[in-house]
Amino acid sequence: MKKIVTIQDISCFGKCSLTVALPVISAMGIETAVIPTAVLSTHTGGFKGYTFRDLTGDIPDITNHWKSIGLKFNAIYTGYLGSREQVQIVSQFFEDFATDDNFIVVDPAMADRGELYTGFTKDFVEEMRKLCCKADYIVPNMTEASFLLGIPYTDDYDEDYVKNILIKLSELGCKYPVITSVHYDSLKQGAVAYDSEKNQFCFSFRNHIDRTMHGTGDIFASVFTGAVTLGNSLQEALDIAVNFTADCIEATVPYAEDSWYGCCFELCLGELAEYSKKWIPQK
Ligand code: PXL
Repeated sequence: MKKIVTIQDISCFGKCSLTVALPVISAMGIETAVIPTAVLSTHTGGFKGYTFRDLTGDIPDITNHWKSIGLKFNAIYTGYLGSREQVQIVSQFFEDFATDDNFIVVDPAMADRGELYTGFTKDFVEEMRKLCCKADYIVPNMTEASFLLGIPYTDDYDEDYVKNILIKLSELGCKYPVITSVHYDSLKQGAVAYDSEKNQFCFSFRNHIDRTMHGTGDIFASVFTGAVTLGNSLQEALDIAVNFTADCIEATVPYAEDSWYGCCFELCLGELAEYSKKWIPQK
């Protein structure tokens, strides 16, 4: 079986990071190893009084054990990371586990709608920029892309602006930058990617639903990583991730009031499992 290791926090309630990545990637028929970087009682996006237990100190021990038993992964995928030190340790994990045969996806989950998430600083952004340089794929939203490039955020942009941002992101050192949650108008929303080796852009859009839903970036990043792991091209992976994320958003609309803290992706996992079957290598 294909194997992905994902490194991010576990928010015990709230549907994001590992509580999204584990079920979503598993539903695609891919074995999912995890390194939990912190345990929070909830995510930080709207809950008050959440707990936060930092697990940074455990990561080197987990890594050393895994090295001693010779584990190998088809992909390494990182999400929300809690501190600069944690980013540095994850960077070391890349040195230990990246090979010519696997690839790295970094989701620089740290900001949205023009602002850094609670607890993040400019220093963290600098460290995250260095981690992005080591990735094959990065999947920031427009806010995160702007922070990574050190430019002001705007939500009034056009196709040329997005393409220029993608080129600048690739100049940081990442081969295939992807920008998520792109919308040029109020009708369509999707993602745009740049293959810097072929100098080609690709994009995928679906009808725009004018609601912000927590955790959609994690859903996108998980499905995208799974789709590339299963051998899909950049364009195919983009289509799969945009469509699955849009399906989850649409499925959430009837429940949106009760489910303000997360997306009802569970309702779409059966279908994801069904259509992933055709890419799963058969024995
Ligand atoms: O969805 C990204 C995310 C992951 N983990 C935690 C978060 C957030 C976004 O707010 O708070 C703990």
